[in-house]
Amino acid sequence: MAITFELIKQCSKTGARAGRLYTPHGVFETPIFMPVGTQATVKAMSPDELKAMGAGIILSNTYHLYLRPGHELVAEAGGLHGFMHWDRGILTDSGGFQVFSLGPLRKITEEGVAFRSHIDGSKHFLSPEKATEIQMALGADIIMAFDECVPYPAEYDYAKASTERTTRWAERCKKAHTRKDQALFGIVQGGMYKDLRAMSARDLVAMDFPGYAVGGLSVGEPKPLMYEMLEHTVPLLPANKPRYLMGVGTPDCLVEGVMYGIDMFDCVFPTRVARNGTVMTSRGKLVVKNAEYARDFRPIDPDCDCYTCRNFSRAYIRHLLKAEEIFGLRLTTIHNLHFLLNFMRNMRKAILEDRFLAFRQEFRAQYQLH
Ligand code: PRF
Ligand code: ZN
Repeated sequence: MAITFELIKQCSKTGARAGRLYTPHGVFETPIFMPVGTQATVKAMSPDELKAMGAGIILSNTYHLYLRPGHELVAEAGGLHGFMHWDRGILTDSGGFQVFSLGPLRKITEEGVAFRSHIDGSKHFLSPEKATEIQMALGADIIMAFDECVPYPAEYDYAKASTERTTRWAERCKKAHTRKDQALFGIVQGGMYKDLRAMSARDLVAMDFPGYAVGGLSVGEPKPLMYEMLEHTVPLLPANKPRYLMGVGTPDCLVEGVMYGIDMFDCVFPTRVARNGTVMTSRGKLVVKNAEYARDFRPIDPDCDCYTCRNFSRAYIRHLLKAEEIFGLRLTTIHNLHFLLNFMRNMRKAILEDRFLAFRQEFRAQYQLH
C-alpha cells in the first residue's frame, strides 16, 4: 500500500473526523488543506517557507507540467519531489479539470480529450492511460483518476452520460496504474443529481480505490446546493479511506466540508486572492490594498503569529502592493497560507476534543462572509 489512512477520532454529533495519512513522504494529520503548486511551485513560496508554516502535502497539475517542462524532463530530474526540492507529500490532479476548463479548445470522446495548449496552441490528446502515465512519471504520492467535471448547470442526460464515462475512465486509469509507491484516487461526479452521485460513488467504491475525491462541486452552484450534495455523497464513501473535496478552500466551505466528513482540500483561493491584495482574518476577508489601510499600522490579523503579522503593518503591505513590489505578494501569501493551515489545525483540535460543533458556531458568529 502506497498510503495508509488511520481514523483517529469521529465527531459524536457530525460527520467530522480527525485522521492520519501515511505516505512515502511523511505522515500528515487530517483534515488537511493542500496549498496549490500548479507549475511545481506554490506561487511566491519556497519549500522551506511552506514547511515552516506546517504544510504537509501540496497539489500540482498534470496538465501544466505535461505541457511545460514535460513529464519526461521532470522524471529525469528525479520526479517532482527532486525537481522542486520538496520532500513532503505531493498530490497531482489528473488534468481532466484543467483541460475541460479550456472551453472551445477541446473535444471529448470516449477515448479521451483532444485539446490545444493554452501556451502555444499546439495539439495534444489526454486519455485515462496518458494521464496516468504522466502522473507516474511525475511521481506524486497521490494521483487522481482522469475524469470529466460535469459543468454547472448540466442537463440530466448529459450529466448521466458524462458520469458513466468518468467511471469507465477510472477503470482504465486503474488498469494503467502500475506504481506501487503511489495511491490512485477515484473521483465521484454526478453533477447536482443525487441519484447520479450515488451511482458514481457505488461504482467507484466497487473498484476499491485507496481514497476518493468528490469532484464536480464548487463549479458555480449555490453553496447550499453544494452542501446538499456533500451531505448526500460523503456517507456513501468508505469510512476507512481518505475523502478529498477538490477545489474547495474558503474558510466557510472548509468548515462545512469537514462537518460532512471530508479529510482533504485544495484550492487556489488563499494564494490567488493574496496576490490581489485580499487577506483572511478571524473576522473575515480584508482588502489590504484599500485606501482605508494607508495609515493602519496594525498587523493584518492581531491574532495571527505568522511571519507577516509578527513583523509588518497593513500600511506597509498596502504600500508594497500599490508599488507592485514582489515582497508584498510574498507577505500576503505567507499570511493567507499560514492562516488557512492554522485554521485546519484548530478544526482538528476541536474534533479531537469533541467540540467541533462549538468551533463551527464560534466561527460562524465571528467570520464575516462579505
Ligand atoms: N475534477 C478534477 N479536478 C478538479 C475538480 C474535478 O471535478 C474540481 C471541481 N471543483 C476541482 N479540481 N480532476
Ligand atoms: Zn498572519
